[in-house]
Amino acid sequence: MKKSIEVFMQKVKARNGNEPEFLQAVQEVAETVIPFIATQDIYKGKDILLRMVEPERVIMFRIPWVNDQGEIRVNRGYRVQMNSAIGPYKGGLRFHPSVNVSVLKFLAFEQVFKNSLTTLPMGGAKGGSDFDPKRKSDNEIMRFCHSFMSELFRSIGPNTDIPAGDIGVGSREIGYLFGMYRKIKNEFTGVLTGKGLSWGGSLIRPEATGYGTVYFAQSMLATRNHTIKGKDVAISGSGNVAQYAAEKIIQLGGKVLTLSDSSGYIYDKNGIDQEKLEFVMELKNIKRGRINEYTKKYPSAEFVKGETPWNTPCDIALPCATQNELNGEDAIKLLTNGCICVCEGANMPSTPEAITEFHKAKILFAPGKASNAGGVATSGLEMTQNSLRYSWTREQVDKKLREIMNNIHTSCIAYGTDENGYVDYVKGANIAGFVKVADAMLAQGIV
Ligand code: NDP
Ligand code: 2IT
Repeated sequence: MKKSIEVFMQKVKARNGNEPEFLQAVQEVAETVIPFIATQDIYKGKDILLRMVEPERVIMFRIPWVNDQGEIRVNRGYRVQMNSAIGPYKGGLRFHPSVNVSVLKFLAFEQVFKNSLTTLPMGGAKGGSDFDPKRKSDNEIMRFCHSFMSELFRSIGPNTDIPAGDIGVGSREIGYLFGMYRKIKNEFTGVLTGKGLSWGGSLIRPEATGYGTVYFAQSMLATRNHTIKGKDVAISGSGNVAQYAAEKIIQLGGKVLTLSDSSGYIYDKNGIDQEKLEFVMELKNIKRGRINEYTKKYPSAEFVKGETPWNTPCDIALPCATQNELNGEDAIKLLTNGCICVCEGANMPSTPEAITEFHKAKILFAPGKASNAGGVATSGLEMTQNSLRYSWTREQVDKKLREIMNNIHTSCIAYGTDENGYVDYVKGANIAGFVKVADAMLAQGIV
């Protein structure tokens, strides 16, 4: 079996040698899915995984814009349309200087499995730009988003490809992107999700990724008769996902000890309560400040510069910032300090070495493609509401989100439980996600 995986990875590396993040995501899937394929006659000799690692299309384009000083700036835009076997392409847009083809291909590849797990009819895609939104004025953000959409509009549409937010793209950016699409196409359609409530957005979409991550953690903890109540929780990031993961933990009686950004983390030994979280939300979403400002407002907290929060003793860790933010050494620190559950809010935040440590210690570990699927699932619910030209209540959407997260958990258990009863959620998520897409690809022939 090892040999088959190696042969497969050699082929993938030969074509994508300079794409480390993409190879990392593919390797993890190959290790779990290739042994499964070997047991299923229908997939044998069909090269389905080899077809799945090749994007259906990669679009790359120029984004010229003018800054507030009147200077011309040129960024690079992308959309990786990975797989549309089970539905139109769906996935977020990321604006961050680290964006390149490797990062977007890893994200689009993960998205294919994640979207399949939601059980909603959505294919996988990801896009974005190497644009850095930090220290840009609101007008600069608007001009950039308009320029981005004035090219991307050719490649998307409500039945073709429906982008949404990701790092650096929130409700403000979705607004500017939607405005330009509507103008150019002279159409008001559900071409983006994460829209504002008065123009086609869904209740609970802003909360969905963070809430869904915590719902998934609840389901995992329940298998060992644990709840969130009274647990110490370390969270990384302080953006959309981290904020609403923290909010749900607080609502369920857990104690949030940390939040972070790329400059370091804050540790509040008294716990970040709802009032303190509202300060963070205003600081990050409106003032667009840095997390260290928390300690000016709450001096009993400390700011640890340049570090991630994984040194903090905690029961539960929720990495909610970015890929590879939790490495093997961090995993050992968490385990030594008694952590029993790691549930990923971000995409691929744990390195392969970290995942090996979690599996060795047999703690509860959920990969992002399962545990953070609540965001895109609620995007799917936004698309349904747009098609119906109708809006569901907060309670209705939240109930559907809970059901979807529960179903994903059940699928992971179905495909990921080993002989000794330990649930390998990585294996479970990869195989459950693979089956639906593979079956659709088989049914549709070699296209
Ligand atoms: P935001 O832009 O709202 O927040 C990102 C947070 O992560 C910020 O605190 C940011 O800090 C930090 N961060 C970003 N890059 C780095 C880095 N290189 N090193 C350290 N910290 C970093 O993004 P989201 O909260 O939406 O996304 C967070 C993660 O969740 C991403 O992995 C994303 O792919 C994933 N995700 C998002 C979903 C969504 O619906 N939004 C859905 C599913 C997954 P700083 O401000 O300093 O950059
Ligand atoms: O990684 C993700 O799932 C997202 N950024 C959300 C994608 C979406 O289409 O809502």
